[in-house]
Amino acid sequence: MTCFDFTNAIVRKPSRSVVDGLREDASVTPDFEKVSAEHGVYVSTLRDLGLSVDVLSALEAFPDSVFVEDPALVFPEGAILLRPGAPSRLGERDTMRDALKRHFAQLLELGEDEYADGGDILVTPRTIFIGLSQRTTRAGAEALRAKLRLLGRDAVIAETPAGTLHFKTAASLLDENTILCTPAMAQSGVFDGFRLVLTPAGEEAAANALRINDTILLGDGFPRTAELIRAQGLSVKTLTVTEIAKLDAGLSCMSLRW
Ligand code: CIR
Repeated sequence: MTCFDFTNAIVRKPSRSVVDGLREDASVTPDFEKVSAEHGVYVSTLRDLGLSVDVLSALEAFPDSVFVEDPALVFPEGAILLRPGAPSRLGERDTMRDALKRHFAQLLELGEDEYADGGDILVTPRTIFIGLSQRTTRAGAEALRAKLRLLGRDAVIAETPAGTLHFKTAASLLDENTILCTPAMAQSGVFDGFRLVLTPAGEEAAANALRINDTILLGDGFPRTAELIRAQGLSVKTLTVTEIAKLDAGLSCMSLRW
């Protein structure tokens, strides 16, 4: 069992309100039908890769609720309900509780003023990286590290490069020893000891890849990154995430996996 051998996932359908989701560049607006189409292909890809997928219903009150990775963190042995750092997303944690209880006997929760987004948490075989960001506070990261200890897992607190929404916007795990990341992330030294594959100039957005079992899911439009990953002997499947990307999101954001 490694940290990319998965049998289950939770996803949530996008709501029509997804067009009002948070984004850095307010001049771009995603199209609901296109987001739905991208999401549909993502879900069927997870199923094709052998996962049993629990599809939660859309929540109009929460435009960003399709990004289920942020309000929770899951492992085969238990789940942690996080506390999303964006005010408009805070209520998403309560909407996840029932789904998590259905799947996990052990459910831990971050407390008041302990903010952490799942997008800032990178699970590797050596340790779990918790990136400080605009969404994940030092208090949240420390509280999360303590909860992870209760699950028998070690974590380190790291910095997210300036201007990057989430830690995993800029890094993902390719295999037990290899991380795909942006040059800015590599420069921080956080992944010293890992083999690194750097995103080529202009393909930084490819860094939010997602390994599911033996396949690396990668956004399309990143041919040089795809080539570099294939050169590691790994199998790549590309998915269109053009509309999702307008909401500063990528492949990992749309599921919880265990
Ligand atoms: C947000 O700003 O919260 C959403 N528009 C995007 C969330 C992306 N989630 C992730 O990277 N885990």
